[in-house]
Amino acid sequence: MEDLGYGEFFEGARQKMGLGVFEVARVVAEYKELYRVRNAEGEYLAKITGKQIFNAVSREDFPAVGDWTAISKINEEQAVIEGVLPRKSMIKRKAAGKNEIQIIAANIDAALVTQAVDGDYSLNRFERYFAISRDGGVTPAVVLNKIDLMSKEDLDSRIGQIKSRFGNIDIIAASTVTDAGLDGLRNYIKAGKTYCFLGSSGVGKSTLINKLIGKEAIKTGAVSVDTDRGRHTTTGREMYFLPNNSSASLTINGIVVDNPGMREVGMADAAAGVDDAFGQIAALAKECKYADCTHTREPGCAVLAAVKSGRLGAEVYDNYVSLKKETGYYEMSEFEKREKDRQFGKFVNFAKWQVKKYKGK
Ligand SMILES: Nc1nc2c(ncn2[C@@H]2O[C@H](COP(=O)(O)OP(=O)(O)OP(=O)(O)O)[C@@H](O)[C@H]2O)c(=O)[nH]1
Ligand SMILES: [Mg+2]
Ligand SMILES: [Zn+2]
Repeated sequence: MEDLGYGEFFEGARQKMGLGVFEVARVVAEYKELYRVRNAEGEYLAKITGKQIFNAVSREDFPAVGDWTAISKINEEQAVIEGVLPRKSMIKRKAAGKNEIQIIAANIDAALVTQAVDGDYSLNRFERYFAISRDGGVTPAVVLNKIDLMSKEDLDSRIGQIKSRFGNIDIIAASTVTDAGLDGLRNYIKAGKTYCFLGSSGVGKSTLINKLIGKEAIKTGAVSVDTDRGRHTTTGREMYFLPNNSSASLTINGIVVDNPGMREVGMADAAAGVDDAFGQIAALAKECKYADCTHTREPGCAVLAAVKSGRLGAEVYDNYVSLKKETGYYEMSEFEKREKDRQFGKFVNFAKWQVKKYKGK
């Protein structure tokens, strides 16, 4: 259980809360109203009790990835979450467009704030992620990814800028293409500790985790045009256990949390192409095979076909997917989606307005 991050802090709380009769398990993934929990014995799909739902005052009263819970097993595959143990730390954000708190992960030892050196890199974004990490009691570190796309001199100057702005922060420069920095990242991650990757969509969080695990555990953003499927952008939060290849006694060599990257709107770089995206895609969508096509992986999707043929720019498409993700669209029920589709038009107008405002400055 220490492998999984359990310790005195949680055990003390469990006894105090009178949950000693139950087993404990850690939340490793979160689905709609369902959780996957894991302990030394195995993994279970778990539900929370009606009483907990009834008593919940805010989102923070529900389990989140990384939480330690008291469970009672129903069978070898299912369990009920009887209570959530107090959190040592927590990373949360305000959900875009909603007046609601979203817990990204709980009981995190360090945040790996990731940016790719190409594209819309910004020091201010680091600052925002550092803020949400420190607010929740989590130490941030910097991961600069995709350094294969940058010269050594430019990289050194980036690192210099980060140091002069943020002082004594750990910086790991990595590339999943050349494998540069991956040993450094592995060494940074310690057994029994939990790390959460944070960063915009497409910076390579899932690809880095695959490298750490040593296999393709997560589908990543690379568009596989041959099979006509869309981007495998991460849509859920999930915890991954790094295998220990050395002879140490622990079998797990640290834990990492992957989560869907957000694309901030309101910044000129991020919102470029919003104007285009919605109109072009709405026109193409009329030819999709399915009326409720999300244009991410469905067969017969006219939008994906247009990306493949080059008729629709890959950037325009990426922007569209990012914006939909930002609104939480892919995690919604059908009813919520229909409702959101109506609101989405409004959201896009708002984004356009922000771009105009920004450009006007
Ligand atoms: N050149 C280069 N490309 C990379 C590197 N790491 C990842 N990529 C590519 O970047 C794209 C996005 O990678 P993902 O790992 O899916 O990004 P992510 O941060 O998980 O994105 P979301 O799941 O949408 O939040 C993929 O096409 C990767 O192949 C790298 O070090 N160098
Ligand atoms: Mg991902
Ligand atoms: Zn489609």
